[in-house]
Amino acid sequence: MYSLDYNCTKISLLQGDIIDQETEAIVNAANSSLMGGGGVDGAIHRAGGASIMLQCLQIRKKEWPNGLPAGEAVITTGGNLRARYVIHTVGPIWKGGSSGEEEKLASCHENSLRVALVKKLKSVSFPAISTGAYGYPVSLASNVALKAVKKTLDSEPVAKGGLHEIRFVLFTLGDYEAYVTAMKAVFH
Ligand code: AR6
Repeated sequence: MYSLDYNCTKISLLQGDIIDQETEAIVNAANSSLMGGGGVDGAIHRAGGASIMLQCLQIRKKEWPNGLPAGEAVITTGGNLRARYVIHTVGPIWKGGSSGEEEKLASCHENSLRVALVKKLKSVSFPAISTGAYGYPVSLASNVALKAVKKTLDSEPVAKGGLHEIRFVLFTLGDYEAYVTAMKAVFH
């Protein structure tokens, strides 16, 4: 576990499973369909149960009939999870870095935090969005993710004191170490 405080918010990094987190929300690295998949997405739907999918279907029907674009975020119940809510966001697919991947990955984090702030949530856990099936190199993605967190905490007055904890839950030791390196680079 590695953590620091920034503008009244604790930012913490830990190696573990996002399913186990007791933060008010956990973020899902979904795909545009919002209909589930592998990786974090599959694990969240399996553990959270059918109520998450029901709300995803409603969101598709009412708000995003053509699918949720990369960089956007929406919120559903957490169903049977410890977290009360799941924030679903769609990361960019890595195509070499010159197809707007960085902007989209930053938007995922900024929009997920905005959704959490609108709901007045105090704590949220992120996985390493886009770094699995979508192929974004973790050494780059970790920097983008933490810069987006810093930007949100710098720019949104509501973020000051609004969010008590932003947590990154990394599945492997290598991913955890990449995030620690990025945290030191972005915040010190
Ligand atoms: N807890 C924390 N991290 C996890 C967990 C877990 N339970 N399971 C996997 N990871 P990925 P993406 C890590 O592929 O790259 C899905 O099929 C994993 O090791 O879940 O954004 C969706 O439906 C990796 O570091 O998400 C989409 O189609 C990170 O989470 C597509 O994959 C992200 O890996 C999205 O791809």
